[in-house]
Amino acid sequence: MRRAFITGITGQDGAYLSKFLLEKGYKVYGVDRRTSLPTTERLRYLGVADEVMLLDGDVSDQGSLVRALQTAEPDEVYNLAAQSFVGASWQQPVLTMATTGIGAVNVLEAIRLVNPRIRFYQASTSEMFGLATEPVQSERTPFHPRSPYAIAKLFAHWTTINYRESYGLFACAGILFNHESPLRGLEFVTRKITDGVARIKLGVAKELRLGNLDAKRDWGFAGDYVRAMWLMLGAEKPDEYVVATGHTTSVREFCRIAFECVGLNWKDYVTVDPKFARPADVPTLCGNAERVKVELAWQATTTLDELIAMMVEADLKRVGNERA
Ligand code: NDP
Ligand code: GDR
Repeated sequence: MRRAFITGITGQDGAYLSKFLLEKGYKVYGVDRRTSLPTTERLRYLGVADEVMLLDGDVSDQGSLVRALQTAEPDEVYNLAAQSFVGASWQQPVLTMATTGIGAVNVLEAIRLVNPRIRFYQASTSEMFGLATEPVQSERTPFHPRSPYAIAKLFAHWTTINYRESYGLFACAGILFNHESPLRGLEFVTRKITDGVARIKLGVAKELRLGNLDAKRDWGFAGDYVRAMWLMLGAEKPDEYVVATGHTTSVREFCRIAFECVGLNWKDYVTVDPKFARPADVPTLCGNAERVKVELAWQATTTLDELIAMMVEADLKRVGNERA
Protein backbone atom coordinates (compact mmCIF):
# COMPACT_ATOMS: atom_id res chain seq x y z
CA MET A 1 0.00 0.00 0.00
CA ARG A 2 1.43 3.42 -0.96
CA ARG A 3 1.77 5.97 1.81
CA ALA A 4 1.29 9.73 1.56
CA PHE A 5 2.10 12.48 4.04
CA ILE A 6 0.36 15.86 3.77
CA THR A 7 1.25 19.11 5.51
CA GLY A 8 -1.78 21.41 5.56
CA ILE A 9 -4.08 18.36 5.63
CA THR A 10 -6.78 20.31 7.49
CA GLY A 11 -7.00 23.00 4.78
CA GLN A 12 -9.18 23.08 1.67
CA ASP A 13 -6.73 21.23 -0.60
CA GLY A 14 -5.54 18.91 2.18
CA ALA A 15 -9.09 17.63 2.64
CA TYR A 16 -9.74 17.07 -1.08
CA LEU A 17 -6.31 15.48 -1.56
CA SER A 18 -6.86 13.15 1.40
CA LYS A 19 -10.15 11.95 -0.06
CA PHE A 20 -8.59 11.51 -3.52
CA LEU A 21 -5.59 9.54 -2.21
CA LEU A 22 -7.73 7.34 0.07
CA GLU A 23 -9.86 6.46 -2.96
CA LYS A 24 -6.64 5.51 -4.77
CA GLY A 25 -5.86 3.08 -1.93
CA TYR A 26 -3.19 5.16 -0.15
CA LYS A 27 -2.60 5.22 3.58
CA VAL A 28 -2.78 8.94 4.36
CA TYR A 29 -0.92 10.76 7.14
CA GLY A 30 -0.86 14.47 7.89
CA VAL A 31 0.55 17.00 10.32
CA ASP A 32 -1.91 18.71 12.58
CA ARG A 33 -0.63 21.72 14.50
CA ARG A 34 -1.72 22.44 18.02
CA THR A 35 -4.81 24.68 18.14
CA SER A 36 -7.26 25.45 20.94
CA LEU A 37 -10.19 24.11 18.91
CA PRO A 38 -10.31 21.12 16.52
CA THR A 39 -9.46 21.85 12.87
CA THR A 40 -10.84 18.68 11.27
CA GLU A 41 -14.07 20.26 10.03
CA ARG A 42 -13.15 19.97 6.33
CA LEU A 43 -12.00 16.37 6.68
CA ARG A 44 -15.30 15.61 8.41
CA TYR A 45 -17.29 17.41 5.66
CA LEU A 46 -15.76 15.03 3.10
CA GLY A 47 -16.25 12.03 5.40
CA VAL A 48 -12.55 11.15 5.75
CA ALA A 49 -11.63 12.45 9.22
CA ASP A 50 -11.55 8.94 10.70
CA GLU A 51 -9.57 7.47 7.80
CA VAL A 52 -6.51 9.76 7.91
CA MET A 53 -3.77 9.52 10.54
CA LEU A 54 -3.01 12.91 12.13
CA LEU A 55 0.42 13.43 13.69
CA ASP A 56 1.41 16.39 15.88
CA GLY A 57 3.64 18.85 14.08
CA ASP A 58 4.22 22.27 12.64
CA VAL A 59 6.20 23.21 9.53
CA SER A 60 8.12 25.81 11.53
CA ASP A 61 9.41 23.04 13.87
CA GLN A 62 11.76 20.79 11.91
CA GLY A 63 12.15 18.18 14.67
CA SER A 64 8.40 17.59 14.65
CA LEU A 65 8.54 16.94 10.89
CA VAL A 66 11.42 14.48 11.25
CA ARG A 67 9.51 12.52 13.90
CA ALA A 68 6.30 12.58 11.86
CA LEU A 69 8.10 11.33 8.72
CA GLN A 70 9.80 8.57 10.73
CA THR A 71 6.35 7.44 11.92
CA ALA A 72 4.54 7.76 8.59
CA GLU A 73 7.32 6.34 6.36
CA PRO A 74 5.70 7.93 3.28
CA ASP A 75 6.48 7.40 -0.41
CA GLU A 76 5.11 10.87 -1.19
CA VAL A 77 5.04 14.18 0.69
CA TYR A 78 2.69 17.02 -0.29
CA ASN A 79 3.70 20.34 1.27
CA LEU A 80 0.43 22.29 1.38
CA ALA A 81 0.91 24.04 4.74
CA ALA A 82 1.03 27.81 4.51
CA GLN A 83 -0.26 31.10 5.81
CA SER A 84 -2.20 31.17 2.53
CA PHE A 85 -4.24 34.39 2.74
CA VAL A 86 -2.51 37.07 0.64
CA GLY A 87 -4.30 39.90 2.48
CA ALA A 88 -2.98 38.80 5.89
CA SER A 89 0.59 38.57 4.63
CA TRP A 90 1.04 42.36 4.91
CA GLN A 91 -0.16 42.26 8.53
CA GLN A 92 2.00 39.23 9.45
CA PRO A 93 4.93 39.20 7.01
CA VAL A 94 7.40 37.47 9.34
CA LEU A 95 5.00 34.65 10.21
CA THR A 96 4.11 34.29 6.52
CA MET A 97 7.77 34.05 5.51
CA ALA A 98 8.44 31.56 8.32
CA THR A 99 5.52 29.25 7.50
CA THR A 100 5.09 29.65 3.76
CA GLY A 101 8.79 30.08 2.94
CA ILE A 102 11.07 28.51 5.58
CA GLY A 103 8.41 25.87 6.26
CA ALA A 104 9.18 24.34 2.85
CA VAL A 105 12.91 24.21 3.64
CA ASN A 106 12.10 22.45 6.92
CA VAL A 107 10.07 19.82 5.06
CA LEU A 108 12.79 19.32 2.42
CA GLU A 109 15.51 19.04 5.07
CA ALA A 110 13.42 16.52 7.02
CA ILE A 111 13.07 14.46 3.82
CA ARG A 112 16.84 14.53 3.27
CA LEU A 113 17.41 13.36 6.83
CA VAL A 114 14.73 10.65 6.93
CA ASN A 115 14.58 9.30 3.38
CA PRO A 116 15.78 11.18 0.27
CA ARG A 117 13.87 8.78 -1.99
CA ILE A 118 10.53 10.33 -0.87
CA ARG A 119 8.80 12.18 -3.72
CA PHE A 120 8.02 15.82 -2.84
CA TYR A 121 5.28 18.17 -4.04
CA GLN A 122 5.45 21.92 -3.34
CA ALA A 123 2.27 24.01 -3.50
CA SER A 124 3.52 26.90 -5.64
CA THR A 125 1.15 29.58 -6.89
CA SER A 126 0.15 31.87 -9.75
CA GLU A 127 0.68 34.73 -7.26
CA MET A 128 4.41 34.37 -8.07
CA PHE A 129 3.63 35.89 -11.53
CA GLY A 130 2.03 38.86 -9.74
CA LEU A 131 2.38 41.91 -11.97
CA ALA A 132 2.60 39.55 -14.92
CA THR A 133 4.55 40.54 -18.01
CA GLU A 134 2.48 38.27 -20.30
CA PRO A 135 -1.36 38.23 -20.59
CA VAL A 136 -1.41 34.42 -20.27
CA GLN A 137 1.16 32.87 -17.92
CA SER A 138 3.04 29.61 -18.50
CA GLU A 139 6.03 27.89 -16.88
CA ARG A 140 8.28 30.26 -18.90
CA THR A 141 6.68 33.54 -17.75
CA PRO A 142 8.97 35.68 -15.52
CA PHE A 143 7.94 36.13 -11.88
CA HIS A 144 7.06 39.48 -10.23
CA PRO A 145 5.61 38.75 -6.76
CA ARG A 146 3.43 41.50 -5.25
CA SER A 147 2.93 40.47 -1.61
CA PRO A 148 4.92 39.00 1.30
CA TYR A 149 2.96 35.78 0.63
CA ALA A 150 4.03 35.63 -3.02
CA ILE A 151 7.66 36.37 -2.12
CA ALA A 152 7.65 33.55 0.46
CA LYS A 153 6.13 31.17 -2.12
CA LEU A 154 8.75 32.15 -4.71
CA PHE A 155 11.48 31.41 -2.16
CA ALA A 156 9.93 27.97 -1.51
CA HIS A 157 9.55 27.39 -5.27
CA TRP A 158 13.22 28.02 -6.01
CA THR A 159 14.26 26.02 -2.95
CA THR A 160 12.31 23.06 -4.35
CA ILE A 161 14.14 23.35 -7.69
CA ASN A 162 17.46 23.83 -5.90
CA TYR A 163 17.01 20.66 -3.80
CA ARG A 164 16.28 18.73 -6.98
CA GLU A 165 19.38 20.12 -8.71
CA SER A 166 21.63 19.85 -5.64
CA TYR A 167 20.62 16.54 -4.10
CA GLY A 168 18.70 14.75 -6.86
CA LEU A 169 15.43 14.75 -4.88
CA PHE A 170 12.27 13.96 -6.83
CA ALA A 171 10.93 17.44 -6.07
CA CYS A 172 8.01 18.93 -8.07
CA ALA A 173 6.21 22.26 -7.92
CA GLY A 174 2.67 22.82 -9.13
CA ILE A 175 2.07 26.46 -10.06
CA LEU A 176 -1.63 26.34 -9.28
CA PHE A 177 -4.00 29.15 -10.18
CA ASN A 178 -6.90 29.97 -7.83
CA HIS A 179 -9.06 26.98 -6.99
CA GLU A 180 -12.16 27.14 -4.87
CA SER A 181 -14.87 24.95 -3.36
CA PRO A 182 -17.49 24.92 -0.59
CA LEU A 183 -14.51 24.26 1.74
CA ARG A 184 -12.71 27.50 0.79
CA GLY A 185 -11.89 29.78 3.76
CA LEU A 186 -14.50 32.51 4.30
CA GLU A 187 -11.93 35.30 3.92
CA PHE A 188 -11.22 34.51 0.23
CA VAL A 189 -13.29 36.54 -2.21
CA THR A 190 -15.18 33.66 -3.88
CA ARG A 191 -16.42 32.12 -0.66
CA LYS A 192 -17.02 35.57 0.85
CA ILE A 193 -19.33 36.25 -2.11
CA THR A 194 -21.20 32.90 -2.06
CA ASP A 195 -21.61 33.11 1.73
CA GLY A 196 -22.82 36.72 1.33
CA VAL A 197 -25.31 35.69 -1.37
CA ALA A 198 -26.71 32.98 0.91
CA ARG A 199 -26.98 35.34 3.89
CA ILE A 200 -28.72 38.03 1.83
CA LYS A 201 -31.09 35.54 0.21
CA LEU A 202 -32.04 34.09 3.60
CA GLY A 203 -32.49 37.53 5.17
CA VAL A 204 -29.57 37.44 7.63
CA ALA A 205 -27.53 40.13 5.84
CA LYS A 206 -28.41 43.23 3.83
CA GLU A 207 -25.19 43.95 1.93
CA LEU A 208 -21.81 42.57 0.90
CA ARG A 209 -18.69 44.73 1.26
CA LEU A 210 -15.79 43.99 -1.09
CA GLY A 211 -12.50 45.53 -2.25
CA ASN A 212 -11.17 45.59 -5.82
CA LEU A 213 -14.00 44.48 -8.15
CA ASP A 214 -11.77 44.85 -11.24
CA ALA A 215 -9.32 42.11 -10.18
CA LYS A 216 -9.42 39.14 -12.55
CA ARG A 217 -8.55 35.55 -11.66
CA ASP A 218 -8.44 32.14 -13.32
CA TRP A 219 -10.78 30.23 -10.98
CA GLY A 220 -11.15 26.43 -10.97
CA PHE A 221 -12.52 23.73 -8.66
CA ALA A 222 -10.16 22.43 -5.92
CA GLY A 223 -11.42 18.86 -6.40
CA ASP A 224 -9.99 18.89 -9.95
CA TYR A 225 -6.66 20.45 -8.92
CA VAL A 226 -5.56 17.90 -6.30
CA ARG A 227 -5.47 15.26 -9.05
CA ALA A 228 -2.79 17.32 -10.82
CA MET A 229 -0.64 17.22 -7.65
CA TRP A 230 -0.79 13.43 -7.61
CA LEU A 231 -0.07 13.15 -11.34
CA MET A 232 3.11 15.22 -10.88
CA LEU A 233 4.48 12.81 -8.27
CA GLY A 234 3.67 9.84 -10.51
CA ALA A 235 5.47 11.31 -13.53
CA GLU A 236 8.70 9.92 -14.94
CA LYS A 237 10.71 12.99 -13.97
CA PRO A 238 10.16 15.84 -11.49
CA ASP A 239 9.22 19.21 -12.96
CA GLU A 240 7.14 22.38 -12.61
CA TYR A 241 3.65 22.65 -14.08
CA VAL A 242 1.09 25.44 -14.42
CA VAL A 243 -2.39 24.18 -13.45
CA ALA A 244 -5.28 26.43 -14.54
CA THR A 245 -8.51 26.60 -16.54
CA GLY A 246 -7.25 29.12 -19.15
CA HIS A 247 -10.23 31.45 -18.52
CA THR A 248 -10.13 34.65 -16.49
CA THR A 249 -13.09 36.43 -14.84
CA SER A 250 -13.41 39.63 -12.79
CA VAL A 251 -14.62 39.76 -9.18
CA ARG A 252 -17.52 41.88 -10.51
CA GLU A 253 -18.56 39.16 -12.97
CA PHE A 254 -18.21 36.49 -10.25
CA CYS A 255 -20.65 38.57 -8.15
CA ARG A 256 -23.10 38.84 -11.04
CA ILE A 257 -23.18 35.08 -11.59
CA ALA A 258 -23.41 34.23 -7.87
CA PHE A 259 -26.31 36.64 -7.18
CA GLU A 260 -28.05 35.44 -10.33
CA CYS A 261 -28.03 31.89 -8.90
CA VAL A 262 -30.62 33.07 -6.34
CA GLY A 263 -32.47 35.46 -8.65
CA LEU A 264 -30.94 38.68 -7.27
CA ASN A 265 -29.10 41.59 -8.94
CA TRP A 266 -25.61 42.04 -7.41
CA LYS A 267 -25.73 45.81 -7.96
CA ASP A 268 -28.45 46.10 -5.30
CA TYR A 269 -26.25 44.56 -2.57
CA VAL A 270 -22.50 44.95 -3.25
CA THR A 271 -20.67 47.95 -1.78
CA VAL A 272 -17.01 48.79 -2.36
CA ASP A 273 -15.14 49.23 0.92
CA PRO A 274 -11.53 50.53 0.74
CA LYS A 275 -10.81 48.46 3.88
CA PHE A 276 -10.56 45.39 1.63
CA ALA A 277 -8.18 46.94 -0.92
CA ARG A 278 -4.57 45.66 -0.85
CA PRO A 279 -1.38 47.75 -0.67
CA ALA A 280 -0.32 46.14 -3.99
CA ASP A 281 -2.88 43.97 -5.77
CA VAL A 282 -2.41 41.52 -8.63
CA PRO A 283 -4.65 42.94 -11.37
CA THR A 284 -5.13 39.92 -13.60
CA LEU A 285 -4.04 36.28 -13.93
CA CYS A 286 -4.80 33.68 -16.57
CA GLY A 287 -2.95 30.37 -16.88
CA ASN A 288 -1.71 28.39 -19.87
CA ALA A 289 -2.00 24.75 -18.73
CA GLU A 290 -0.94 23.25 -22.05
CA ARG A 291 2.08 21.46 -20.62
CA VAL A 292 0.23 19.61 -17.83
CA LYS A 293 -2.43 18.69 -20.40
CA VAL A 294 0.05 17.26 -22.92
CA GLU A 295 2.52 15.62 -20.50
CA LEU A 296 0.25 14.49 -17.64
CA ALA A 297 -3.18 14.37 -19.33
CA TRP A 298 -4.71 16.78 -16.79
CA GLN A 299 -7.40 19.30 -17.52
CA ALA A 300 -10.06 21.13 -15.53
CA THR A 301 -13.47 19.47 -15.71
CA THR A 302 -15.64 21.93 -13.75
CA THR A 303 -16.80 25.20 -15.36
CA LEU A 304 -16.95 28.46 -13.41
CA ASP A 305 -20.76 28.49 -13.59
CA GLU A 306 -20.86 24.96 -12.13
CA LEU A 307 -18.37 25.91 -9.41
CA ILE A 308 -20.30 29.02 -8.37
CA ALA A 309 -23.61 27.12 -8.34
CA MET A 310 -22.01 24.39 -6.17
CA MET A 311 -20.66 26.97 -3.69
CA VAL A 312 -23.90 28.99 -3.50
CA GLU A 313 -25.93 25.83 -2.95
CA ALA A 314 -23.62 24.64 -0.14
CA ASP A 315 -23.73 28.06 1.55
CA LEU A 316 -27.53 28.26 1.30
CA LYS A 317 -27.70 24.90 3.06
CA ARG A 318 -25.15 25.86 5.73
CA VAL A 319 -26.65 29.29 6.51
CA GLY A 320 -30.11 27.68 6.52
CA ASN A 321 -28.95 25.09 9.07
CA GLU A 322 -27.38 27.82 11.24
CA ARG A 323 -30.75 29.60 11.39
CA ALA A 324 -32.75 26.45 12.13
P1 NDP B 1 -5.72 26.68 3.40
O1 NDP B 1 -5.45 28.02 3.95
O2 NDP B 1 -7.13 26.20 3.30
O3 NDP B 1 -4.91 25.57 4.26
C1 NDP B 1 -3.65 25.85 4.79
C2 NDP B 1 -3.23 24.68 5.66
O4 NDP B 1 -1.92 24.95 6.21
C3 NDP B 1 -4.16 24.40 6.86
O5 NDP B 1 -4.24 23.01 7.04
C4 NDP B 1 -3.38 25.01 8.02
O6 NDP B 1 -3.66 24.42 9.27
C5 NDP B 1 -1.97 24.66 7.59
N1 NDP B 1 -0.92 25.41 8.31
C6 NDP B 1 -0.82 26.75 8.44
N2 NDP B 1 0.27 27.06 9.16
C7 NDP B 1 0.87 25.87 9.51
C8 NDP B 1 2.01 25.53 10.25
N3 NDP B 1 2.80 26.46 10.78
N4 NDP B 1 2.33 24.21 10.38
C9 NDP B 1 1.53 23.26 9.84
N5 NDP B 1 0.42 23.53 9.14
C10 NDP B 1 0.10 24.83 8.97
O7 NDP B 1 -5.02 26.63 1.96
P2 NDP B 1 -5.44 25.83 0.63
O8 NDP B 1 -5.85 24.47 1.00
O9 NDP B 1 -6.34 26.70 -0.17
O10 NDP B 1 -4.06 25.79 -0.15
C11 NDP B 1 -3.12 24.75 0.05
C12 NDP B 1 -1.74 25.23 -0.36
O11 NDP B 1 -1.74 25.58 -1.74
C13 NDP B 1 -1.25 26.47 0.38
O12 NDP B 1 0.14 26.34 0.53
C14 NDP B 1 -1.59 27.61 -0.56
O13 NDP B 1 -0.73 28.70 -0.32
C15 NDP B 1 -1.34 26.94 -1.90
N6 NDP B 1 -2.09 27.44 -3.02
C16 NDP B 1 -3.45 27.54 -2.94
C17 NDP B 1 -4.18 27.93 -4.02
C18 NDP B 1 -5.66 28.06 -3.96
O14 NDP B 1 -6.24 28.72 -4.85
N7 NDP B 1 -6.33 27.46 -2.99
C19 NDP B 1 -3.52 28.26 -5.31
C20 NDP B 1 -2.08 28.07 -5.29
C21 NDP B 1 -1.41 27.68 -4.18
P3 NDP B 1 -4.90 24.93 10.21
O15 NDP B 1 -6.11 24.18 9.72
O16 NDP B 1 -4.45 24.52 11.56
O17 NDP B 1 -5.03 26.41 10.02
P1 GDR C 1 -5.88 35.53 -3.97
O1 GDR C 1 -7.38 35.23 -3.46
O2 GDR C 1 -5.32 36.75 -3.36
O3 GDR C 1 -5.93 35.46 -5.46
O4 GDR C 1 -5.08 34.29 -3.36
P2 GDR C 1 -8.49 36.18 -2.82
O5 GDR C 1 -9.76 35.46 -3.03
O6 GDR C 1 -8.14 36.59 -1.43
O7 GDR C 1 -8.42 37.49 -3.75
C1 GDR C 1 -8.68 37.47 -5.13
C2 GDR C 1 -8.86 38.89 -5.66
O8 GDR C 1 -10.11 39.41 -5.20
C3 GDR C 1 -9.88 40.75 -4.78
N1 GDR C 1 -10.90 41.14 -3.79
C4 GDR C 1 -11.03 40.63 -2.56
N2 GDR C 1 -10.36 39.62 -1.93
C5 GDR C 1 -10.75 39.29 -0.68
N3 GDR C 1 -10.13 38.27 -0.06
N4 GDR C 1 -11.77 39.94 -0.03
C6 GDR C 1 -12.46 40.96 -0.63
O9 GDR C 1 -13.38 41.54 -0.04
C7 GDR C 1 -12.09 41.31 -1.96
N5 GDR C 1 -12.56 42.21 -2.85
C8 GDR C 1 -11.83 42.10 -3.95
C9 GDR C 1 -8.47 40.73 -4.19
O10 GDR C 1 -7.97 42.07 -4.10
C10 GDR C 1 -7.77 39.86 -5.23
O11 GDR C 1 -7.35 40.65 -6.31
C11 GDR C 1 -5.59 32.97 -3.42
C12 GDR C 1 -5.01 32.19 -2.21
O12 GDR C 1 -5.60 30.91 -2.17
C13 GDR C 1 -3.51 32.03 -2.35
O13 GDR C 1 -3.03 31.18 -1.30
C14 GDR C 1 -3.21 31.38 -3.70
O14 GDR C 1 -1.83 31.25 -3.87
C15 GDR C 1 -3.81 32.23 -4.82
O15 GDR C 1 -5.21 32.34 -4.63
C16 GDR C 1 -3.59 31.60 -6.19
